Amino acid sequence: MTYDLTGKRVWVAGHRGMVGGAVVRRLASEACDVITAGRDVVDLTDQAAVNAWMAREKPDAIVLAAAKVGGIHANNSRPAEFIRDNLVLEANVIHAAYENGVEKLLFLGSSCIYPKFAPQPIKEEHLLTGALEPTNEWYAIAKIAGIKMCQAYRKQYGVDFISAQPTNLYGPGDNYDLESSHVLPALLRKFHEAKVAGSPSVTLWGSGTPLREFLHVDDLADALVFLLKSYSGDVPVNVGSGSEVTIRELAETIASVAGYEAELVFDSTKPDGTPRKLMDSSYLHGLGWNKARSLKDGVTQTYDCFLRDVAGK
Ligand code: GFB
Repeated sequence: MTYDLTGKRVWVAGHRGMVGGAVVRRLASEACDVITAGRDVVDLTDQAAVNAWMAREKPDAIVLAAAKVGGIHANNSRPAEFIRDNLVLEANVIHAAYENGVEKLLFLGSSCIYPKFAPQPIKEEHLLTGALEPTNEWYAIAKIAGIKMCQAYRKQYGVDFISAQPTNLYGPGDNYDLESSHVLPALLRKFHEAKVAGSPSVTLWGSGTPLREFLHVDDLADALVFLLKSYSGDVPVNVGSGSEVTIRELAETIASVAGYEAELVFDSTKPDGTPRKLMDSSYLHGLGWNKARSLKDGVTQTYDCFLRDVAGK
């Protein structure tokens, strides 16, 4: 079953975030009308406001990219905000979408929904087969609830609500705040600042041994639009790049892109998080999408964006 976007009103919820922004850019090459609303227009944690906005704007389709997100430290230190804000906003939007006859909704999960010690690479069927990683279980529980809501509304009401979970993301529009960011933007910034200051070392959190898979956000957006148009089912679809690196190797790649070699210092007072998190994206490949760029290419493009949009501002 395909979903033709021609002439449709597509609401990208969370358009000011990295993922939502990339989806808006990608949808510009589709024949649809993209609608957006900032927090000043509709607070997604307010059910009445969401209902009123949805009834007025009548989107045909929704990409639900709005979420409270952050790196390992933000997740670990603000668990109440991560579970509450995400549970409430996704419940509000998914229910209002059902009440307002939305034809298609795509919910964004996260690779941290899987058990800490899931078999690798992680398949969709490994969801809910073991205990979660403690540093982000609060966020993970909220994201699992969103996936389950889409499945439940599909099952009970027959609506075409689908989900996809990206692996660790990076790209234009990322958060470069060293306290709350993910590792890739943090290291881009740390290497850049070390280069500018001529510092001999760069400090990394944890041991540098955890393995992570990284996907450029524009590749994710392309995969999401593909799924919006061509996927209808209750499998929450993995979206990854298929290649993983240690955090130390990531630092070496970033050093080479930034053009600055520095000694790597490891701060063992900071957590490692899950030891390995590689998703098996063969289900998505079987549906017909497999276009992820290399880490080196993606980091090079992202460093250019960082220099243009963030550095020195
Ligand atoms: O990207 P990150 O914060 O999140 O950290 P997760 C990945 C790894 O990089 C961890 C290490 O082992 C960190 O200890 N790391 C090294 C650093 N240096 C740094 C640094 O300067 N900053 C940061 N942030 N990390 C997140 C979840 O887990 O992944 C979210 O908390 C979400 O819920 C996201 O699922 C995709 O990969 O560990």
